Amino acid sequence: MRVQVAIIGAGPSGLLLGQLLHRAGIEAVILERKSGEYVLGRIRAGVLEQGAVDLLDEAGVGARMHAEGLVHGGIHLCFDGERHRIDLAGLTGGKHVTVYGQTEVTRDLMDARAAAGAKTVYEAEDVSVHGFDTDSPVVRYRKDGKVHEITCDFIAGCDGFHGVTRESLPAGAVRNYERVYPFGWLGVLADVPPVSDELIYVNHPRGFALCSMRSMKRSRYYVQVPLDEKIESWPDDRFWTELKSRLDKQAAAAIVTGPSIEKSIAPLRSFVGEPMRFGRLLLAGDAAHIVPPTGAKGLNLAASDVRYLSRALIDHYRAGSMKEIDAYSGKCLRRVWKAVRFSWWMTSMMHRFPDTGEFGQKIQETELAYLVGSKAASTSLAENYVGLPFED
Ligand code: FAS
Ligand code: PHB
Repeated sequence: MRVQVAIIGAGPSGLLLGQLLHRAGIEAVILERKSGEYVLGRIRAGVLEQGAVDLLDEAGVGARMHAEGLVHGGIHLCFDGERHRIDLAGLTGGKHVTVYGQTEVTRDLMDARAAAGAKTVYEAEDVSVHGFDTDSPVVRYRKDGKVHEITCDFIAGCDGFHGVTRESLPAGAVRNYERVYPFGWLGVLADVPPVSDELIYVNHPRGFALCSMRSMKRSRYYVQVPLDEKIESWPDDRFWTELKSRLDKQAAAAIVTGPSIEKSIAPLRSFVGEPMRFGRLLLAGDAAHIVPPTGAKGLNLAASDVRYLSRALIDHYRAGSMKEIDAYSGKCLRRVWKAVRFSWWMTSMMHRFPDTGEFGQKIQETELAYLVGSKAASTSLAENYVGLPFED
């Protein structure tokens, strides 16, 4: 089989890239090691920057997002039992975020790809990538016991943090930057109305908590837990009691609890692998970088990379140029590092670290007091949270 672009991974990065390339008349195949149902079953991100919303519109998959997504103009920070609203729209000249779950984004992209008749191979086993330092790279995979080979012009590594593409690079080709945090997030999804119509980020002596949502009937809550926590130790009652203990009095009294429909513990890390391009192999999304979810940047960075990558590939096929392909990694990384910084800063400010000490605790409390008391500081948070501008 021969295609112009072979995409590894059918998460948001791979599916969004495939959709944008298809609309530009560029033929791509997507290879995904899991089933479509498995991919949809992963509960992850919930907040879209305007840039991601615009890109989904450009991909022709924005209808349900606009019909069902919740447009938010602010978030709340809660500490010392008090809630403080950060007026995102007022501080950024009217910019908003849209609450629309990654599961729904993925479903919309899957439906669009199926409707277009574009090829996705699910449950593709033993995917391997070859010759990306030549003009005609090759991808191999096994399906139903048979080995298949795809020749292509480019390989897009959209296979996430545990994927095969970054692992296939020659030793020493990637510079890795990483910070692993000494805690995780225990997340619960429940069909109960959210406690607030905007997100609440909590810094409490017992640890961080986040009140989010997927709709006005489905809530998403998180509490910070030690890294060695086991999900089996967290029956629903224990989760709700712990969450309430971290909320302000009004929220604790108002929260509606109910049976969890999904419950999982996610580790937190910051990771960036540089560069993001190796000859004819280009990495996008979690395959190249990971951020702690505190800043709601993971999915949005994936969209940011795909925005640059789709434009570079379309430019190549339309103008016969490699200029944008050559510029891809630098453009992505300049925006990636700003989101990595913001996510690290939000995580450092909102979580309790075992080794903070009394001085560190006072600095964290002062950082929060300064943030909510200074228009300049709040504006800095707001402009990062709604999404920084793109380079063109
Ligand atoms: P993904 O990991 O989503 O997709 C990669 C795909 O490649 C997967 O479907 C995988 O099965 C496939 N794949 C892997 N190896 C392969 C191989 N060898 N062959 C073929 N296919 C292969 N972000 C937020 O903004 N907010 C959150 O709350 C949040 N929570 C998260 C919780 C968890 C547990 C994780 C892991 C991430 C979370 N994220 C969150 C970040 C997340 O949303 C990612 O940013 C987003 O999924 C990135 O999308 P992709 O780059 O497509 O990577
Ligand atoms: C979510 O709704 O899953 C969510 C929202 C904001 C975050 C992280 C996760 O910062």
